Amino acid sequence: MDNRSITSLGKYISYLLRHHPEAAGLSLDCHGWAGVDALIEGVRKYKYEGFSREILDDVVRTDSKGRFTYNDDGTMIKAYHGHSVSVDLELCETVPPDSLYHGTASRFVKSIEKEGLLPQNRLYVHLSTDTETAMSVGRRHGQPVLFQIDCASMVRDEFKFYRTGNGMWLTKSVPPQYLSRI
Ligand code: HQG
Repeated sequence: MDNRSITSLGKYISYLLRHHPEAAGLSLDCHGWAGVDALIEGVRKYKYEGFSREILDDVVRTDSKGRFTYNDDGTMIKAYHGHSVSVDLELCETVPPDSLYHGTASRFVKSIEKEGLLPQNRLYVHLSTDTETAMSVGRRHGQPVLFQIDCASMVRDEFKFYRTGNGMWLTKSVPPQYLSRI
C-alpha cells in the first residue's frame, strides 16, 4: 500500500477515534479505547474493504505524529491527542517547559488576544515544544501566527498541564495574560 493511502486511512482512523466512532459502528470506552477487531471491521465496511490488521499496524507504526497506540496485548487502540468526544485520557499532570508554543491563523488573533486560547471543539488546547511544529499546526488554518505561552507563570498560578504519550502538551485553556505573540 502506498504512503498516501496509509495517510488517508490514518486520517479516517483519527476521525473515528477522536470525533465520530459511531460513523463506523464503533464505541470508545471511557478512556478512549476502541476494540481493534471492531475498528478493522468498521474500516472495512465504511472506508476500504481490503483493510487488515497488517495495514493497521503500518498506519500505527508510520504515523508522522505517532497519533495512535495499542494497549499491552494489542486488542485495543486509541488516539493520543485531538479528541472532541468526552473521554478521560488518563493523562498524568506534568510540569511543562517554561515556554511552549501555539500556532494559529491570523484571523483568530483578535479573539485569542481577548479570550485567550480555548479548546474550541476539542477537550484541550494543544501546545507544541518548538516553533516549527507550532507553525505547521497554524498553517492548517490559514496565514500562520505564533504565540509563546508563559508556562512557568501558569504553573506558579496552578494551571495544570498534561503530556500525551506522543509528546504533545495539553492544557484546558490559556488566559491572555500568559500569551505573547512572536
Ligand atoms: C483557535 C492537530 C478564536 C486555535 C494539530 C486553533 C494539533 C481560537 C483553532 C491538534 C481561540 C482550533 C490541535 C479563541 C483557540 N478565539 N480562535 N479564543 N482559542 N482558537 O484544530 O491547536 O494533525 O481544534 O488557535 O497538529 O489547531 O490532527 O486546534 O487555530 O496538535 O493529529 O481555534 O490537532 O493534530 O483548531 O490543533 P483545532 P489546533 P492532528
